[in-house]
Amino acid sequence: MGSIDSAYRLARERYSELAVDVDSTLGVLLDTPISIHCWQGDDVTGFENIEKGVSGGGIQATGNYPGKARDIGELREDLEQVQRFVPGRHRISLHAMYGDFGDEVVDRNGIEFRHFESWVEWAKENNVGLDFNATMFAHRNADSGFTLSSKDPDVREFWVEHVKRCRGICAEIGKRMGTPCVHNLWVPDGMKDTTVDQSGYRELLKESLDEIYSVEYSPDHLLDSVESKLFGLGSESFVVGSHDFYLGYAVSRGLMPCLDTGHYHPMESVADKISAIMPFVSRIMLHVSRGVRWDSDHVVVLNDEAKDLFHEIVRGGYLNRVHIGLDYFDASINRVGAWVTGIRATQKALLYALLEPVEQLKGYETEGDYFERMALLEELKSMPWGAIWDNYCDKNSVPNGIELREKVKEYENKTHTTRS
Ligand code: RNT
Ligand code: ZN
Repeated sequence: MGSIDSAYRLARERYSELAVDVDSTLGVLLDTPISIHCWQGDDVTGFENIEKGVSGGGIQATGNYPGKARDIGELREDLEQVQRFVPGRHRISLHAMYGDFGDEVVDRNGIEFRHFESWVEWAKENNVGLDFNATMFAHRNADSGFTLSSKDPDVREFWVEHVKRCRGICAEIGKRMGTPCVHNLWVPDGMKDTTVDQSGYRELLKESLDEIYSVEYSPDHLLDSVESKLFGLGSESFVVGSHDFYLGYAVSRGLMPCLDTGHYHPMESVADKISAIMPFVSRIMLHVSRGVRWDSDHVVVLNDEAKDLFHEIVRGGYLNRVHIGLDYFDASINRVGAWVTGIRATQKALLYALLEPVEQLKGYETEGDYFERMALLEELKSMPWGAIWDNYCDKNSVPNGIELREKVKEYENKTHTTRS
């Protein structure tokens, strides 16, 4: 018996003393797909043949580590490798700018399903699901800082058309894939300095959204989410699509709010929002990310915020109503390594939460035995969950944490160093 296996057996025994059934926990983990953002692989660049505008809304990948995917083939190659480094079957979250455009010049208001057909084929071959995002930045029509809430009716119309097409494409993807495709919408709209007509911009955003979502699709094919933000570089003072705005919009229109964990005040707990929102919506979308000071998109690591978030999802029994997506981009380190570290950290946070004896803890709480609650919560922190994770990786034929670093390097030497 290898050391991983024997450590697992002992760990499993320790957890069974707490009446935690490790096997069923691992079953849940395996059945929980993570929506992996495609944009970590090429620093949010995409494959369009159109002139790029400024990125806007504070999304900018920093760093120039070699090995960035330069075309659709390289991005897919890297995504396939990512799959081999993470346990379970997952989903890939595309952005509209990642269409298979070849040499065709296609503006955002001209994209069609055919530009994404090869992604559907690729996803089927690779046994992954697909999700989708409209691309509302890095375009001349976003350079003013406003898209759906622009005061220029032509600009608004352009973006309304883009999102409408995205939703149509998304629904077709969902139909072909046999699982609903989540369409997430984030717009960079906002202003650097004190804005006088905040209400005007918000009214316009609401109007544009109503126009967009007036087109109905089957929930078997398409699920819609709307993503808020607190501020971005260049939109420090005012963001049209704030949390309050989109929460109200999502609840009133039956859409999913998308909570990006990097989009709140640093002292605000996103975990705490889960149970406050769930009674009013049927599902939510997450962009798991890591905010560091003014940046909302650092690679996810297993920190307290990530653990708290998944504790709340599991304790509330919300797991099957939460779409777990990722959103970070780091161009200063090996990009496959960045991807894989964040995905695995997210899975670890979920595993850690699933290994909690929730009913026992709730019992102490209900009885008012707060010392027992605190003491058990403390004890759980040093339980041997790492041995369970290692074994889980082993069983699913992916490298454990120690092997992973070497394997990422190997892939980098074989593939990335040939890209100049
Ligand atoms: C930006 C939002 C948005 C983007 C991606 C690329 O702050 O988080 O989700 O990061 O769509
Ligand atoms: Zn996001």
